[in-house]
Amino acid sequence: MKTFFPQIEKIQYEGPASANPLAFQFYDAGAKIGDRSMQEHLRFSIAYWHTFCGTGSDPFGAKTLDRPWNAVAGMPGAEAKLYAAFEFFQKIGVEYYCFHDADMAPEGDSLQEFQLNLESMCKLTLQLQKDTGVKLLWGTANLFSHPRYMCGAATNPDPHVFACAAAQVKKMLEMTHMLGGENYVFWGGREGYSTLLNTDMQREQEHFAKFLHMAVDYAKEIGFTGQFLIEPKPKEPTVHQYDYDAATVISFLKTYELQDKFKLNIEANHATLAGHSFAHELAVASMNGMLGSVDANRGDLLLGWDTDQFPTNFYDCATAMLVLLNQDGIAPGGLNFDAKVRRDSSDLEDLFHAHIGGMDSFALGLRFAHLVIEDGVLSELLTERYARYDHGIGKEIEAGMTDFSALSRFALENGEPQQRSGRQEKLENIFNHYLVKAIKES
Ligand code: XUL
Ligand code: CO
Repeated sequence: MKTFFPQIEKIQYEGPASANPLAFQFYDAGAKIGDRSMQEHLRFSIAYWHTFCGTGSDPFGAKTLDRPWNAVAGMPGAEAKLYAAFEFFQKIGVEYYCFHDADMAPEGDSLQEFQLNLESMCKLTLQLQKDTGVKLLWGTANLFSHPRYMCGAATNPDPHVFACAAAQVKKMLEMTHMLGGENYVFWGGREGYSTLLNTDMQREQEHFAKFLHMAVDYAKEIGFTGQFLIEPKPKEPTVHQYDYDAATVISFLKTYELQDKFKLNIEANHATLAGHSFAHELAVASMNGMLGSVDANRGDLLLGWDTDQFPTNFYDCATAMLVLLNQDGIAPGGLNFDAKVRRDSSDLEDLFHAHIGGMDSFALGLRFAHLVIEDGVLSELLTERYARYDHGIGKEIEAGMTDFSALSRFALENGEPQQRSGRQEKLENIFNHYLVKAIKES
């Protein structure tokens, strides 16, 4: 069989002392962190759309990434791309991938043709999964690229478009089920609006909820038991995306009685676009019992759009892994690199450097979070900070055993509360100390 990356051997762990740029410094798949291996904790996944479909084009310029698997069009090109993908998964040593229907199969001239192409591609994919042991983390339908979705999919004012979106999700649910996908993702895409002058927001949101209920019903019908996920994003492509951030999505799910059916797929760059940190969004989802999976990437704080860069910031990965470990992991979700190489990173080798950096950054974050939790330093300080709610008036507040009259009496009788430091700087220093410790122990 033709190989697409003949120059590259399987990437190995060589440790932080290694000067080999095509080796892992921190990601050692089999190394035990607590009771699980790094691979079991991190559940890395490759995003098919960026890594194999990305062309480097942007609103200012044409494509720059000339991939050998894109040399032929149509189904032969789609098959070449699939072989390239599975060669890449094995060489980088990642056991999961994610894809949209339109990433893998040519859309052709009609929905019918698209579905036939997709079925045939997914049969080949199933074979490659069996041959290699690589698995599907999640599937999704692209309900935003085709011109028919210019005014939204499930929130489109035209029910005919709503039906097309339903047809796509129905087929993609079947394919995800056939491929043993562990989750199914909805990213809002064009579900939002640009001006209230032409938008009935309430009706659109109700339609969106109906659509999600129908997806849940259909999954049940075909026996798909994977986790449903919604991926919040505040802007791009519409001005007001209905899935703005974790809090908005959770409230939407609760309003429409979907909260037991869905969890959230939190993307780092989407968090920063919403004016939140990555860790904040993870924590909001987690404290509601709804953190299901992660799109691992980063934005550029100097740019206002979704740059989808590979994660390289140790600090952010460390804070993220703290949230994940504190909720006992991310399975059946994973860490999906929804990230693309820059348009001037034009060599095939750059795809390896990009993923190596992302995997190493999260591996270090994992080691860090494990050390911090094991030593209990941060949790001790946190317990101490809220300890006055464990007895007396604090305990009564939490138990709902008091009222404004009793509290007012307490306040008037007890003078001014004692000032207690939040110790932010001390905590930040402790954080850095553990980051260095994690590097030393790698
Ligand atoms: C868009 C985005 C998507 C979703 C899947 O910003 O993140 O790629 O992850 O549709
Ligand atoms: Co994403």
